[in-house]
Amino acid sequence: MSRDLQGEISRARDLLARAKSVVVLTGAGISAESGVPTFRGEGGLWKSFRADDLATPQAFARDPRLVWEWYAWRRSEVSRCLPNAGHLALASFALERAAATGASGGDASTASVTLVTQNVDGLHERAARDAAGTSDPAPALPLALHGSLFRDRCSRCGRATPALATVDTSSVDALPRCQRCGALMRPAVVWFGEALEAGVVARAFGAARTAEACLVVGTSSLVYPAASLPIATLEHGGSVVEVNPEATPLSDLAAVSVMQKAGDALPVLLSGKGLRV
Ligand code: BV8
Ligand code: ZN
Repeated sequence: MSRDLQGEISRARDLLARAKSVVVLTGAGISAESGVPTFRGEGGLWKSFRADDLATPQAFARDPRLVWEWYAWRRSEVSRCLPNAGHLALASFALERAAATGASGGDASTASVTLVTQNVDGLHERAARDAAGTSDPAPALPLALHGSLFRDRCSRCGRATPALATVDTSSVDALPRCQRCGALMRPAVVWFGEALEAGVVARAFGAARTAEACLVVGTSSLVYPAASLPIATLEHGGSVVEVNPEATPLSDLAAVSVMQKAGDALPVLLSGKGLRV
């Protein structure tokens, strides 16, 4: 490992260890090592499709079968993936901090680690349960800004249900419908042009505005309002640590930019494993 990367990692580790409250923002990059394709990188999801062809309410109104085909494919891909060392390091970090401060995972203002994700793949939730074992996983459960691939909701009345195991996308008539009002069901994710859930946003930004450090992992920092979360930490005098093998628009604002994969960097940053001091 190069000396400056080693230096960056120990600076990042010290900054996070000193921070009494940490907000974490993750993007698709943290799931890349689990085999979940990112959106904008090599072989990214948007490569084969354009975001506005699929991830908008207009696309769903225009061609609900194609949109459902894409989400059903992603659901089957992701359900074969497992949380990686990066997810697990974050989950253990959140659980250990919560145990140390006695904070409940439910109240972002007291919990010393608030995990916020843009991802809809459910891997943070699985890592929280894996890391918690028989104890309460709540402190390591993320605020999911963009919803979940594994829940459906009615496109008209909003009735939410767990994701159907299989979706018949052979024709529009075969697509799942709401048992209450008969309208088409849709994946319970936030599409472009749709508002994020106000309560989730309020808790995420409430934590960012009081955090001493914002750890940003695996995001191109291009999608808003998620990308403004670390800015909220900076604006109140906190610091940003970025983990991303590539530079992003946030890199110049970060106190430390660890240009490494999440699965390699996070176990070292958050628990000190593997760091030669
Ligand atoms: C809204 C869910 C308003 C669906 C997604 C300014 C302010 C507010 C809004 C806007 C604004 N400017 C533009 C907008 C509109 C828009 C927007 O941000 N557009 C962008 C493209 C410019 N925002 C919206 O529409 C949002 N809604 O603003 O509503 C409103 C208000 C009131 C009433 C009505 C409306 C909604 C945005 C949510 C869209 N939904 N996904 C689905 O998943 O199918 S976004 C999608 O992009 C995913 O959620 C994804 O998480 C997100 C961000 O992408 P990343 O996670 O960053 O992934 P990416 O591939 O880009 O990058 C991966 C990174 O990882 C790379 O940097 C790579 O280097 C790195 N990496 C790779 N491997 C690794 C790694 N890092 C670490 N380790 C590795 N191994
Ligand atoms: Zn309905």
